[in-house]
Amino acid sequence: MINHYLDISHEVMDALNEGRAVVALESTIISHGMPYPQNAETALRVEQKIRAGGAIPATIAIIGGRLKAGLSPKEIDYLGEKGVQVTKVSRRDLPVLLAGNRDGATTVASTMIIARLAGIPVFATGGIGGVHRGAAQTMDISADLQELARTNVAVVCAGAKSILDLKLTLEYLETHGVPVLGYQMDEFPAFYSRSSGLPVDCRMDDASEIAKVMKAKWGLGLEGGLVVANPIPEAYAMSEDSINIAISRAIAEAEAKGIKGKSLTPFLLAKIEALTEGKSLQANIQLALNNAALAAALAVAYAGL
Ligand code: PSU
Ligand code: MN
Repeated sequence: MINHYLDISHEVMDALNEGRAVVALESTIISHGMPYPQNAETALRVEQKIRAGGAIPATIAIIGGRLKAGLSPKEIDYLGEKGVQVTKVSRRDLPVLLAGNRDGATTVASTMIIARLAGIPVFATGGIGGVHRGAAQTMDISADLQELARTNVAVVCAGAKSILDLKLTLEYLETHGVPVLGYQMDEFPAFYSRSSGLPVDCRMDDASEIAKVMKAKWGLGLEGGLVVANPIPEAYAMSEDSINIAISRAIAEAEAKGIKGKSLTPFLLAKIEALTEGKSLQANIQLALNNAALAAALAVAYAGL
């Protein structure tokens, strides 16, 4: 019996029942990560990319207090158009949203929870949350990391933005036993750029190798997720200098304005996009598509084991 609060679309349900590949997708990237209409358009292109890779997309969100695995194009457009008016939902927010019959855009953490409830082991996103710079004082550590420590879903991402302290983010993942696998890459990618100077735990050159690691982890009874770090395609990578200048300015402005808590990440993302005159948006779209393709291949490989 599927969870009482969860609605799985027919298409996703059929695929799961038949043991076919499904890829979960988040919705904070839609409502809070990009402007309208590019957000809704990108979400639909990501879904197409997953289909082209032989898997079924299951975009995840909360609508009217129901957990949804598999959205219609109309629902995706609704989340895109409402944008930041849709509440950003992490683990702690789920109960309040359900009790109040509200709409919510799910982060990596809450998407993992819902994917797990639905029985979807592979999830594609843009970038994960992590340990913020200055966390020694602020204690701002994304709930995404805790979720990776406890919930059995593999998350395909382009690493994490250097709005975060990437070194501490990797330390945290190590402490909590989360494998960080680099796809055809020895370094942890920094979202807009392919390298961060920090090594991944292990490089994996094809999706079937990664699927075997997932199987071994969960087969051993080790709870928690995996990070599959997939660098942005070379052609769309941004120069580290230009992006670092934008990041430093965005962080300084957030500090000056006293922006904290769950508003910080969306503020920094929007600021960087404005400062790079939309170049970062193009990079963001391309890496999301690239992650969707790898996640589809991974879901197909895992379903075939
Ligand atoms: N990083 C990005 N793009 C995003 C996010 C993070 O490069 O869209 C979103 C994801 O939904 C992620 C969330 O789960 O922000 C993390 O927010 P916080 O740092 O408040 O935990
Ligand atoms: Mn935070």
